[in-house]
Order: sequence, then C-alpha cells, then structure tokens
Amino acid sequence: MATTGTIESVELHGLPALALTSRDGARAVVGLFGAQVLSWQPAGGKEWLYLSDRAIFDRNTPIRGGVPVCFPQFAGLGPLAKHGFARLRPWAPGQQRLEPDFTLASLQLAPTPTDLAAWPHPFEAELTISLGGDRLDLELEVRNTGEAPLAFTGALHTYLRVAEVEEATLTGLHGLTYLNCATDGQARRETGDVLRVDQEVDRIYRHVARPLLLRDGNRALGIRAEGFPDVVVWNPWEERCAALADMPRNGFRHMLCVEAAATEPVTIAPGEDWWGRQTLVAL
Ligand code: TA6
Repeated sequence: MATTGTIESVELHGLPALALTSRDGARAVVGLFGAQVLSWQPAGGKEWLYLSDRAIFDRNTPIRGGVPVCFPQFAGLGPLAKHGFARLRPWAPGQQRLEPDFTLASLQLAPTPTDLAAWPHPFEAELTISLGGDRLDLELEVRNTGEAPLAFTGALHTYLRVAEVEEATLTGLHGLTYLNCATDGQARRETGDVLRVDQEVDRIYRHVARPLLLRDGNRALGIRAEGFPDVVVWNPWEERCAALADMPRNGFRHMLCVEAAATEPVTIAPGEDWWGRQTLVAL
C-alpha cells in the first residue's frame, strides 16, 4: 500500500480541479472555480455529495451542487448578488499535504478590484479541504487585511446526495428556533424529533450547537460545524426545482442541502481572522 494519498490537477467539465485521495482510499474533487468541492467518497463508501447533471460549468454561473462557498454574503442578506461573489471566482491553489492519515489541500481568494468596488473590504480567504477515512473537513478562514472592521455573512452550502429525500431523516434540530424562508420568514420552534422533507424546505436554524445525523436508507452521515452558528436546510421541491434550469426535474428527490452558515453578520477586526468548519463523517 502507498504510504500517503495523492493530489492531482485534473479537469472536470472543462474547469481546473484537484483530485484528492487519502491513503485509505477516500476521494474528493475540488474545483478551483469557487473552491467548490464537487465530489466526496469516504474510504470504501459511495458518493455523498449531490452534483446536478445539468450543472453549468461556464465560469459565470454558480455550479449547482457539491459545496458552494457563499461569501461574503449569505443568500440575499446584503447588497451583493445572491450568495456573494466567492463562488464565482477562480481560487488559487495553496498548501498541499500528504500525511499517512489524511490528505489536505487549500485554495485561496483575494478580492478583485471589481469585488472591492462592490464590497470595499479587503480580505484573504482560504478554504482547506482535509480528507481521510470516513471524514471530510472543510474549513473556511477569512482574514481582514483592511483597516476597518469587516462584517460578512456566508455558508458552506453543502448539497448532500440522498437516494430518495422523502425517506431520508435529519435528526438533531428538535427544540431549535428556525426562520421559515419558504413561507413567511417568521421564527418557529422545531417540534419534530426528526425532519422529513415532503415539501419545499428553506429554513435557517439558529445557534445549532449539536451534531446532526442524516439517515439515508442503510447509510448515515454525521454533520457538525464549528464557528458557523447556524444550519440552513434547503430542498426546492417539485415546483421550484422545475424552475431551475440547471436541475433535472426530479433532482430535488436526490438532494438535501444541510449548510453550515453564519446568517447574522460576523465582524472581524482589522488584522484579525475568523474560521468556520463543517465536518462530515460517514457512519
Ligand atoms: O441556502 C438556501 C438558499 O438560500 C435557498 O433560498 C435557495 O435559493 C438556495 O440557497 C440556492 O440558491 P442559488 O442561488 O444557488 O440558486
């Protein structure tokens, strides 16, 4: 057996990407466009990320699936285009490490002059992808390189692949307050022990300290976050899915977004940094 994993430069749908393997056979692919993880298979396991087979890879359109990095704005919570510009920029490869237990690669982003004209807050962002065994860690770090405080919202907008969303369950949200963005945006309390999706769901769960458990048929995934206080759960369901040109009609049946998010502004002092992480563990 090799002593370490591998990191190779590859092309995916015409875009540059890094293909990572760990020594024990876990695999991931991360595109440089948007620093978007597009595929993850734990060692000996099947794909856990949903990537639409109608996703558009034209360097101008957000890629539908994997783990889009929403930064410096979550959704429409500010003056920028939805979910901010980071998912629409080429990120640069940073450090790479091949260790016996894990393989790690990072991608880096600094704002362009156009970005700074729209959002005048100099920063350096880094997404670090660490892979090994049954686990994937995605860590977003942001440094305020300007001279004034920087406030942002954002998310790791993780699209999880499920066999049939109506049969999947998400556990760990009971008792939490959420904003129901699919309806009136009002706050409600989660009363169910498990969340089952059988209609459009677009919810911001606030201050989620516990890990979550997604059960999908005979497999399960542990999901936890640090630094990101909120969890967003999204499934567009039939009608909204049909309106998305980059989704197949039945795509909503095979995906569930469980996002690590900061939906209230996080402020970083000049010269300081912030980090947030989402960890997925195949069980
Ligand atoms: O995170 C949930 C959400 O904000 C939903 O409201 C939904 O629109 C989704 O993101 C996808 O957004 P996108 O711009 O990628 O189509």
